[in-house]
Amino acid sequence: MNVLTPSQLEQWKSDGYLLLPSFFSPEDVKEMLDEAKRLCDEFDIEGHPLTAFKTAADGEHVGDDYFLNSNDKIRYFLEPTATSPATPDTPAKLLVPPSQSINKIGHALAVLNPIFHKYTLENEKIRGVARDLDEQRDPRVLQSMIICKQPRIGGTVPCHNDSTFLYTDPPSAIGFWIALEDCQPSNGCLSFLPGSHKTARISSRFIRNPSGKGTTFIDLPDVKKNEEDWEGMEGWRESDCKAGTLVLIHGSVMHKSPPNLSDKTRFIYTFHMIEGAEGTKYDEKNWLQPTPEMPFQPLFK
Ligand SMILES: O=C(O)CCC(=O)C(=O)O
Repeated sequence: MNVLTPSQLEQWKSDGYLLLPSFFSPEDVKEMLDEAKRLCDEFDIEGHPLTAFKTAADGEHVGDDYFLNSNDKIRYFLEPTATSPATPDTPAKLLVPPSQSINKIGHALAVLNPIFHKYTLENEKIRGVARDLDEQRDPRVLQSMIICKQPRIGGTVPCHNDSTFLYTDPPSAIGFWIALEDCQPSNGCLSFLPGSHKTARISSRFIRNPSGKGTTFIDLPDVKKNEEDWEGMEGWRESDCKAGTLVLIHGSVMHKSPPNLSDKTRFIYTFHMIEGAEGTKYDEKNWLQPTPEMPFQPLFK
């Protein structure tokens, strides 16, 4: 099946990302959004370790066992500002209702949740896109998740590229990002630096800390560090999009999203693919690890 036109493929190659409006029908989007909201509503805070999804911008990257062992589970990660800080005398406590405290839910939705399974691993159009991109011979799906970007507290996603976080040698990650609601600058839509995938080297990677606790970044010994001030560069483009849009994200393209300061939610569903064919290596240093029971899932049948 040919899903992408030659001009879309050209744009993908030149920009390193591609918006495909109306990729999913309003009925498909409603089914995913209803399911995302149902998962939020059934979140039980009892016994939850209050793991927040923190990035370097929060001063520390998330990396407890609840996060590190989430490849084969459906787990809930909170907004850092949804809890009060713990003190020696008082444990951290939730400041908003549980369903509104969630930053993201992951990372095995594509496998364990029937609705998201249907729109990922069982979806002929998604398979068609992966075939048309022709970047990977044997795409493997990993890190499937809902990102909620909650009204008023949904945090910033700092400027990054995805192959730093889902590192393979050579880099091969591609993000599939699906808007379940309309996304604008006011509720935290994505922004891209078009063409940055051509110059940004993957010079560091996000790994499990060899000390055994948490996560860290390491430099890749043979890759010259990027010296560019990506954030300060001209040419960033805000990618407003309607619900139902599929956004394809090259693993090297620089992108980010601002906080959601509005009263509107910004639910999205996303998953990534890496090359599973021989010659590309995903190793045991990476923060997200497949298990024998749940390897990264092949997309092609
Ligand atoms: O949804 C967002 O705001 C950020 C998502 C993102 O950066 C990613 O999936 O790589």
